[in-house]
Amino acid sequence: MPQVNANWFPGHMKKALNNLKDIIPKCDGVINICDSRAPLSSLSFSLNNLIGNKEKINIYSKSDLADKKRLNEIIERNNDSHTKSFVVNLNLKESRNQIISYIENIETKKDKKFLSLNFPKPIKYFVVIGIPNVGKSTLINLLSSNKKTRVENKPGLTRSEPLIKVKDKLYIYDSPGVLEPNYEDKNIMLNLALIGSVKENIFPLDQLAEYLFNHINHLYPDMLFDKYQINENNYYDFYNQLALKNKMYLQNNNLDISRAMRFVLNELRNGKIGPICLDE
Ligand SMILES: Nc1nc2c(ncn2[C@@H]2O[C@H](COP(=O)(O)OP(=O)(O)O)[C@@H](O)[C@H]2O)c(=O)[nH]1
Ligand SMILES: [Mg+2]
Repeated sequence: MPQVNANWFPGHMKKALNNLKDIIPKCDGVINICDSRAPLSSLSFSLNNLIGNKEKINIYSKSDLADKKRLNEIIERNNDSHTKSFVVNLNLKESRNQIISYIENIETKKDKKFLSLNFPKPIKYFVVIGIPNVGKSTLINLLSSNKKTRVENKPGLTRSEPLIKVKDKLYIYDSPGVLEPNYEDKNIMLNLALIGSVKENIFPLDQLAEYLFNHINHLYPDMLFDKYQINENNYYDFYNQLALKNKMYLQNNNLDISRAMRFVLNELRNGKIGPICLDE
């Protein structure tokens, strides 16, 4: 995989992984977030050993930008019966109650033990994990009962209060639950670059734009044509035509193909081309 710089993986993520090794054993369950537009590429399996038989919840965020038909097929095919899945738009308030009421109603082994001893139900602790940009901070803000809680969008920061109160009997570790994407798999990394979960500049722009063109045409043969009305079979000709159509020129009056490439990348990422699911 010569084009990907394997050294990009930042030190704060390694630190986060070590924190999670301390936190997960203290929790009743784990909320694993991924992006609905790349439900396999963005879902992390790296902590499965540590999670063991704790409660598992998969949250597929950004459903508003996703092709739900393909997404649901993938979820159905891959989920085990011990994992609860939620397909959500984390920007909607409704998603909050849906998730909280599920967690509140889980009866863990600890709950059963306390109840059999006539003790009140114990507090449940959960931790949110996921690769960058999938919506961890958005979810924690959504679930937090304290409106003043500010979730920094910077992993690795030490905060005075590591636990966020959701309800009296439900807390979430506000840990930097940032996981490492599988950067040894080039197609996974290309999908993550398209949705913005890894820095897009780990690939040359030209390579990413070529992948976008070929992969979207493979998955959704009409999508790019419907949006841009350009009928080209070759990625370079496509971006060239787009630059021409949109009058994207460099100072020397040559077409600015790079600008056309960045333009399409941004439109795809912002859901302006259509709902997508990049995994199969
Ligand atoms: N459209 C959409 N955007 C979302 C959703 N969830 C999160 N985002 C956006 O995705 C970006 C990254 O979210 P953030 O919570 O910072 O991700 P983190 O890096 O995992 O903490 C932010 O711009 C959020 O507003 C969602 O369900 N739908
Ligand atoms: Mg964050």
